[in-house]
Amino acid sequence: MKRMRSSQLLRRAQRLIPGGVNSPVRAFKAVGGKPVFIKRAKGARVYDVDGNSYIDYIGSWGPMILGHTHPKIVSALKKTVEAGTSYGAPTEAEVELAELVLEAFPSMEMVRFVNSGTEATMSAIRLARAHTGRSRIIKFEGCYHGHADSLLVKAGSGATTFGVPDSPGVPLDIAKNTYTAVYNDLGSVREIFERDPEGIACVIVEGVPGNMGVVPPKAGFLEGLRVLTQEYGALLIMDEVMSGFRLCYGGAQTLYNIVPDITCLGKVIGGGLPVGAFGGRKDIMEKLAPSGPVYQAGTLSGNPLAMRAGIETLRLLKKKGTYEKLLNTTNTLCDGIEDIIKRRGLPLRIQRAGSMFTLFFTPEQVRNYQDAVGSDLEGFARYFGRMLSKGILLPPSQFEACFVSLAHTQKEVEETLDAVDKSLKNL
Ligand code: KE4
Repeated sequence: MKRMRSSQLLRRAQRLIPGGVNSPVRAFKAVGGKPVFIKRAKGARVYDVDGNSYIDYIGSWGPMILGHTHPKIVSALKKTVEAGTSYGAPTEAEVELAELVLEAFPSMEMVRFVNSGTEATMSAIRLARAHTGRSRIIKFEGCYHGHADSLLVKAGSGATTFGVPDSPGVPLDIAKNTYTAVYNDLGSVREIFERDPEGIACVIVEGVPGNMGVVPPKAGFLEGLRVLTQEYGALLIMDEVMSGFRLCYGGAQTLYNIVPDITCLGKVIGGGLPVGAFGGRKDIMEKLAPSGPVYQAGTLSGNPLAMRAGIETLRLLKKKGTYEKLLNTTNTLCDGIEDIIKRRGLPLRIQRAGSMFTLFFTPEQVRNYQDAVGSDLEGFARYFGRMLSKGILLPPSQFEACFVSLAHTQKEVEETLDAVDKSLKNL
């Protein structure tokens, strides 16, 4: 595959934009080689600037659940843009999308729209701290909630000690308010609460983690978090930025029957335009300005285009049979890959949740971040490169999720399985 134009564009971009990209994972650092620059997309495929076509499993990291350029989304946006792009004033579309979101997430009595998942989780944590009057938070190793300072923190010498920055520029004074527990290990959470019974404002957890690869919650884990947070007077924040509408019409909380205090959303609810949202119990949300003292704001929050794309996306997802189709495609693909792994006797493992999945380069079950980092990252990088050359665009990191869309058909599944089989041969 020729990729001259992508290489030229990368050189030009690197002189102007750090790493030549506007989000680090796009730089292909974890898999080597150079990123492809995309020119256009349609359905289940993207086309790079050299004219190469790829079956797309990045799906803009989750939003493109309908597939790219869905005709209803395109026509709705064309119509909306003719009425203007942003007013900085309330609009009906924000009310419409709020109604759809609250209907899909009964645990949310009120919602506030923002422009990214990072803004959603950052604001949710501020709200939890204000509501409880406490400063410290618990997150999980391997879970990613965006790049707010409080969340770029890793475990100190031990999970129950204060956090340390996971990036330069995050002050120790901020990091020390974040504890990091072990995902799927309730004991590691209880230990922290027992050490700090009155100081924890919230526990934040991904609905189903996709940021260490897909790692489903063990039976009882999420329920246990709900019990522990209630026992110690902390809020439970479920970050469904990725899992929202990916597993069912709702979130992991719908599937696992959990009622969090605050939920964060993003990606799918903007249909590919910049969006985020956080919402929850009325008594908590009403503390937000202007109804309450907790400040949070945004120039483009509730942007008319993003709202319209979100409304039309959710309306289409509500249609009968949608999730059966999406999950059937995902399971056919994953079952096919499992057959290849078995037939070839390969030390690999697929983990899936709804319409997202990860092929881990380890034969062991991946229950937490330490398991995930035990994967053969070089093997994954070689696999990634072979798949790319066969016209399959995977997320360029072992610690990400592949996303299936409603535009992926049996044809794409067969083409993908053929590429997987050939790419895993003599890897
Ligand atoms: P954004 O700020 O990127 O919109 O959302 C942050 C975020 C919050 N919570 C969860 C569960 C997320 O998965 C994300 C962002 N996901 C990554 C994919 N691993 C976005 C890709 C990127 O960083 O470019």
